[in-house]
Amino acid sequence: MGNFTGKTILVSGASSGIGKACVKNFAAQGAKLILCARSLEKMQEIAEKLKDEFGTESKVLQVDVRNRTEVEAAINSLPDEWTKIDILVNNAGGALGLEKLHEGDPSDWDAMIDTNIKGLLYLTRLIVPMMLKQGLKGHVVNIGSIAGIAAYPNGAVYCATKAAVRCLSDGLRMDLVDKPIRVTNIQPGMTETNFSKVRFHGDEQRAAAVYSGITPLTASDIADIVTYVTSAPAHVQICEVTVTPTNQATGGVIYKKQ
Ligand code: 8X3
Repeated sequence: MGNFTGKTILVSGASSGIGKACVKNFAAQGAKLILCARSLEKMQEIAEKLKDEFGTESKVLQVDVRNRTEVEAAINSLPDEWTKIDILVNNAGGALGLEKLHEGDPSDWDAMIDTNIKGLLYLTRLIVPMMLKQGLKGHVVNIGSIAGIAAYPNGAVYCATKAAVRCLSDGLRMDLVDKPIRVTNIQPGMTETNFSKVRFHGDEQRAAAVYSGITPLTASDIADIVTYVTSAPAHVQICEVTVTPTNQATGGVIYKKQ
């Protein structure tokens, strides 16, 4: 019996990084999982592993959260026994590009705004009403970023999308204040996943340089926090968690050993 036995948890961006680590933690503690991501193959592989390791029941939804029609179709296709979603982890997201706003690539902006903001909205809009209808003690966990607290140079659009995640989390918490649903915004600093590789469009050297000289957070550090906030007693709402590597103070203040 784990902390999450009998619970159904949907994680977006479940095929890698923080999402994948969350799925593993929840599975180890007895949850049923709905994995949501673009890569069917990666999710199927994860689902099989979880079944072997923990006997986890999971459902895989191949979805690009940027596409509202796809998101609606996927959630509406869930069989009844999968619609009692206790926890939604809005993790899908990322950064694309690190350059001055006036030199940035508008297609990078579209992808970040559509995934980090609109994808989170689409899933939340569908799943919170399902929680309410079924009288669940639900929980929405958004993966924000310290980038949402203050902008840093060359990151304006990414930072703006994560500031939006902070405001959406705060607003949703207010809108649900008379309901048994908790809302948490987790704001990690430097976390070594494929985040920088994606940000630099596949440039592995540039990505590796981001984490040199510092011990960054790992996906599993963040997943442990997600597990912690979601397993607090139902009357305890952890609104926000800001977490950085010990040698990072803000998005822009970082100490690196030479
Ligand atoms: C990722 C954290 O500090 O690289 O969202 O912007 S940071």
